[in-house]
Amino acid sequence: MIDLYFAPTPNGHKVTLFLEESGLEYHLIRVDISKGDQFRPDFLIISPNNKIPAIVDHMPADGGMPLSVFESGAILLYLAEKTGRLLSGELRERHVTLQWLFWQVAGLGPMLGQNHHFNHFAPQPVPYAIERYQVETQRLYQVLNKRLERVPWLAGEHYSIADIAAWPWIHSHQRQRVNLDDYPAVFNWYERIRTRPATERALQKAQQV
Ligand SMILES: N[C@@H](CCC(=O)N[C@@H](CS)C(=O)NCC(=O)O)C(=O)O
Repeated sequence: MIDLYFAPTPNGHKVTLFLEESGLEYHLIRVDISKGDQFRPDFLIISPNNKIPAIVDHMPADGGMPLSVFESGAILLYLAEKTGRLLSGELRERHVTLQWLFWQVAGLGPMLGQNHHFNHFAPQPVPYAIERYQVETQRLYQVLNKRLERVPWLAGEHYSIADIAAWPWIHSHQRQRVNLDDYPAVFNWYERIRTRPATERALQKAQQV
């Protein structure tokens, strides 16, 4: 059984998407980040950077004590290795997957997050920041579009943890002031993932918390 410390945000959805795809049993624990639950001492032991998602695996492969993991990219990698799902064991495909996973956690997520912040949460408008993150957002969508013009999935031929990491951020495209009509290959990929039964279940679970 996996405990998933969760809030219904893009980084949270990555892990429910994986768990629903893999069929691993899990228990959702809501962390209300709007009320400061992420700073509670018991949560900080699991997630010292005070952010969701985080997991505790009560049955790790080594048979030892429960194992906790924070950072969504590390969680996806851990779960992929635990289950043998959604990350190829073949050298080249595995490393293409990991490149796109790292691209997401180091670039797409943080930049779209800043876009979101300056468009919706900044206490006063900061035109330079709005412009900077909008331009960077469009550039990243263009990179994604070019990749998906060539191959059906980020890793190439197979759906993987790289797609799972990127999709929840694209799911918020309207909040980033992005029109998916401008990125046809991204739109096609987005719809193929949106209509997967596991994605539908993951989003329903998120609504329940
Ligand atoms: N790099 C982290 C980012 C996680 C993150 O930004 N989580 C947000 C919600 S999407 C959060 O918990 N924010 C609470 C806070 O910053 O206090 C990851 O990929 O897991």
